[in-house]
Amino acid sequence: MTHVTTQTPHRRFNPLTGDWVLVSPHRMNRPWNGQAESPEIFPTISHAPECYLCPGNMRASGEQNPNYNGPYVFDNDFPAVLDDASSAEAPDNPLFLSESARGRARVICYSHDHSKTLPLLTQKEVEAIVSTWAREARDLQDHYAHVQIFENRGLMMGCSNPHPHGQIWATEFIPTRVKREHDCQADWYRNHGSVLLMSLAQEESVRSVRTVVESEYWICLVPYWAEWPFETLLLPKLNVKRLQDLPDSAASDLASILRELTTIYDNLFACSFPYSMGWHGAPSGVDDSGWLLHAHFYPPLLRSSSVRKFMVGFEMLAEAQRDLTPEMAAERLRSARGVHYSMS
Ligand code: H2U
Ligand code: ZN
Repeated sequence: MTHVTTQTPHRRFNPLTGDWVLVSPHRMNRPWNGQAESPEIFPTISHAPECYLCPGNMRASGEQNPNYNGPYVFDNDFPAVLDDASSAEAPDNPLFLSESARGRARVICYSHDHSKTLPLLTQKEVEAIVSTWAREARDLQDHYAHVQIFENRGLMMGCSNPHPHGQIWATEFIPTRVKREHDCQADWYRNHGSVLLMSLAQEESVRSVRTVVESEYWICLVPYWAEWPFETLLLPKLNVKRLQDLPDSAASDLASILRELTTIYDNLFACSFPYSMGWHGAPSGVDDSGWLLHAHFYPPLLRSSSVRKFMVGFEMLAEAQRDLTPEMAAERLRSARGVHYSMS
């Protein structure tokens, strides 16, 4: 039983984290009188005088951005991790453990143009973002165990500025969620002799019910175990462990699938679609045989540009839960494919 068509409550297992998710499809039509968010809107000007990321403008640190063109990366002026090697206090009680957390935080502006989110950039411009990600990942991974590349898009996700940008946090430690994915992929490799996410990409490509878009080198799908309503997982079809290891052809194909996916997201509710997305590549200093590079997209929206999913109550205290099945979500996303709604 694969629970693809069932309307009764069931749980699904996430082999990448070891978590379960409760799926309650029969609950889809319940009424909503709760909070409505303001829909995300696109900025319309190419250069904003008050924007701290626009070319030539002053940042909060007092430093001036150069007149850059294309992606621009700089060290975060308010970094969450620092490179100084001060060590943590020695534990005097196992109840209060801590350890040092050395690292480096950077900000990546996707474009000089304040108004151009990912789906509105050209193929060449997105290729430049992909190669910047790969270069940063390679350079930083020489010094740190894990390089977390991510983007918070939209006010709803806590993004501080509409200028298209992402962040890069490189850490000497392997963060909790990445370590869990590492352990699960390593266990799978030991137990099945295959790369978990490569097997998934192959199987999902054949089944196609959860596929959102697929290209020569990539497949984007709503995972069988997705927690967020329109969560997706972007997988290469090659056995590539890190962004910096992508062959040129797969990197340019990635730019094109990213444009397609982010256009689908914007089209779904005709808004600048908020999400947190990020890349997971194999950390350094571990046996990476079971690893596959991948990106997660976690969008908060549920029903419209103004109604979001809240991860509260049962989710906070017990287990993630969803109403819309991943198969229905994939179908909705597939039907939003095509030209960006703002241009049609
Ligand atoms: P978010 O909008 O995704 O939070 O990212 C903005 C980042 O930019 C944030 O981490 C940094 C913030 O610390 N920043 C600077 O480095 N310089 C500035 O002048 C303002 C914001
Ligand atoms: Zn700007």
